[in-house]
Formats: sequence, C-alpha cells, structure tokens
Amino acid sequence: MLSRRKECIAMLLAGGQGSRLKVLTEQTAKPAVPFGGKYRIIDFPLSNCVNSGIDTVGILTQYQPLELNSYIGNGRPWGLNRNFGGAHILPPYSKSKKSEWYKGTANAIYQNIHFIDLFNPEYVLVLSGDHIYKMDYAKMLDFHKEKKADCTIAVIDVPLSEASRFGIMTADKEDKITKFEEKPKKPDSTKASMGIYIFNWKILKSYLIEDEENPKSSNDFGKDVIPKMLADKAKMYAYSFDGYWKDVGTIKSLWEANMDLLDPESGIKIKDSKSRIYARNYASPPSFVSKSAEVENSYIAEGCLIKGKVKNSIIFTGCVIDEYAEVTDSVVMPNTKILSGASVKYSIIGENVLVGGNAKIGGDPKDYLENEWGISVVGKDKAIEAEQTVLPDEII
Ligand code: ADQ
Ligand code: ADP
Repeated sequence: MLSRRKECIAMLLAGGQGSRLKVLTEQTAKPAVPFGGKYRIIDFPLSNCVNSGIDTVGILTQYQPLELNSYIGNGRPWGLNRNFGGAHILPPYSKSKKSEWYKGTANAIYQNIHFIDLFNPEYVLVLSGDHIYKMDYAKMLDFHKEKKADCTIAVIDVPLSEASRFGIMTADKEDKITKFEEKPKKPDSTKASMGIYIFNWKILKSYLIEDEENPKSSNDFGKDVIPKMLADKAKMYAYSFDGYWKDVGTIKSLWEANMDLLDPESGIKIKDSKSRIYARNYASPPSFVSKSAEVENSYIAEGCLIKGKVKNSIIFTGCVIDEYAEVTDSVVMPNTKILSGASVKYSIIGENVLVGGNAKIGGDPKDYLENEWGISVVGKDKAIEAEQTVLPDEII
C-alpha cells in the first residue's frame, strides 16, 4: 500500500514531567489530568486535530504513561480509530546500545522518524499536551502553504511581564520571523510561541538528524532547532492566533482555566458545536440535586449527588457533596466525597478523595494577606480527616 500517504500528521508531545502540578501529576501524566468537569487536558489538542481534518496523531509519552495509555485506547472517542492513521501511543524506544528516555522535545520526534515516514507526509504539526484552547489547524496549514514556509509557529500576544516564560519572537510586516529567543530574561517583544509548529517534513527531518549529531545540543525545539533554522535563514513565519489559549502547567493556571469555563467573557466556548471537544466518558446516571442543595454558577458533571452548597465551582463525574458541606471557587475531580459540614474554598481536590465532616480546605483571598494565599491542592486518593484544616496554598 505504498501509494497511501497523509498530507499532514500531528505529533503530540505528552511526555513532560509536569512537576509544577505537584501532587496532581504524581501518578498521572500532565495531559491526562482531569479538566472542566468531564474532560482531560489532552482532549483539547486531540479534538482540535479531528476538527481540523487531521486523522493521524502520534502521542509521545514518557512519564507516568499508564493512565494516559488506557485513556486514549483505540482513539474511538475522538474518531481516531482508523485502519491507516488514527491515534498511536509512542513510548520511548529502548535501543540495544543505549537505552534512553526522550531528552528534549526534538529528540522525542527524532526517535519517531520511522513512524512519521510510514505516512510519508508533506507536513508535520507538532503540538503540546498541556494547553487548553480551540484552534483550526487547517487554517494554520493554509497560511503555511501560502507563505511557502519551511516552518510556521503559532503565536499569541502575551503581557510583557509574562513574556520570559515563552519563546519570544519578532516578525516583519509579512509575518516572516526575524528574531527568536527561548525564554529571554529581558524580552523585547510580546509575540509568544504557543509551542505549536508546522514543518515541511523533509526539512525538519534533516534538522533533527543534524541536531542529534551535535553533542552540545539539548535536543529541544525552542532551545536548539528553531534558533538553528533561523540562523540558517530558513523560511519561518509567525501565524497569529487571537482566541483563548492557556498553558496549564501550573496549579494557578490550571485552576484559572477551569474557572474560565464558568465565565462567559473568558472566550473559551466549550459549548460551540462547530468545534466540539470529545472525551472518553463512561455512562453514568444523571446527577441528583436534592431539595437541600444550593447550586450557583457551576458545572456539575454526571453521576453526582449534591445535597450541600456549590458556588463558582466545577464538580466532576461521580462526586458527593453532602448536606451542610460547602464548595466555592473550586475544582473537585471525579469520585470525590465531601462530607457534611466540610468547607472547600479556592482549591483543587484530586480524584477519589474523601473530605471528612467539618474539615476546612483553603480560604477566601480576602481573608488572608497576599503572600499567605494560594490555591490549596489535595492529591488523588487522599483522605482528609474530620475537622482537619488544609491552609490556603497548602498541598497535600
Ligand atoms: P515549554 O512549555 O517550557 O516551552 P517543554 O517543557 O519543552 O516546553 O514542553 C513542551 C511539551 O512537550 C509539553 O507538553 C511537555 O509535556 C512535552 N514534553 C517535554 N519533553 C518531552 C519529551 N522529552 N517527550 C515528550 N514530550 C515532552 C515550549 C516552547 C516555548 C513556548 C511554550 C508555549 O519551547 O517556546 O513558548 O512551549 O507553552
Ligand atoms: P514542568 O516544567 O512542570 O516540570 P513539563 O511537562 O513542561 O513540566 O516538563 C518539564 C521538563 O521535564 C521537560 O523538559 C521534560 O523533558 C522533563 N522530563 C520529562 N519527563 C521526565 C522524567 N521522567 N524525568 C526527568 N525529567 C523529565
């Protein structure tokens, strides 16, 4: 079947350690972290692929991949169960001579050159597994073709104060990139790389091979490959994106992105049927909201029993909020029980947690000094005892 090929395939980088998410990624790879009541982070890039007509996705895993593997399965929930193409989990190889994990992001793609060659694509789209956004990659591909680019980088304007967290570039009037610096200490532009790249595969392949042969390289796109291509005067273009986009690599940003779903002004249109976000969901009964319940400005997923008070919060599948319990400005992940009299404020509670009666987790920022305040986090499977207190900013 040599004649079969794909014009563009996606490679989704899902192997970062996610250490800044602390207990939430102790047992779970960052892309598999639950998000928004019934999704996981990886549902966003996967659904974007399908909604953009990309039906072949390599998912590069590494750190705590088990849950992610079983979540992706045969890719059916995203329509990625194909005979030729579909979703492929790609763990790092153990080679006979040197068995090594993926080093930087470019090395992860390098190790899968053979996989990509199977589809003989013209273009390769490189994506991150830790961003919440909806994007039509087909439009970016059209732009890439129009410009006859070697590489196109999706960019978004960020506040100057945050620019040093990103790859920062300048571009001319025709959007041609003239300068790129990975996480500059003193940024001079607010055009940030979203870590989303389209490459002509032949060109990328030659750069990946060259990069591997350079012992000084950290084999990373932002640190090594992109600067090298620019130095070689490759045709690199910036594709501006002005929709909602959030890197959810930190506790604060993960909490904020969840809260953004409850804010109609935030710009993330989860309900928009033209670009649906798909997820693997197991059939659960509808949620029951009892007579004693008070629910306001919140998402309640399926299979919950709500008897207490829920305000400005996201309650995932299968949770119980007992009578006289109160959850405000918080994210409560699947199958967690919050017993009578407990209060949960400005917190992220992991999956399958038991919060004992009258326990107190987190607090309202207005009751604390700024440096004492932060989001409280309780990790998966933990039990918080009755009457126990978890302070704002505490991570258990
Ligand atoms: P970072 O977010 O710092 O910057 P990085 O840590 O390299 O980039 O992670 C990118 C993605 O790849 C993440 O989804 C991560 O989980 C995954 N990943 C990391 N190492 C991997 C590996 N070895 N194998 C598989 N997956 C791996 C990048 C760019 C910046 C840009 C920001 C935007 O370098 O220029 O501004 O993304 O968020
Ligand atoms: P964070 O910055 O929160 O740790 P990332 O997912 O961005 O999260 O990953 C950070 C870095 O950790 C990446 O550059 C990645 O290469 C590296 N990394 C990924 N997996 C491991 C691992 N198993 N052990 C050590 N480092 C890893």
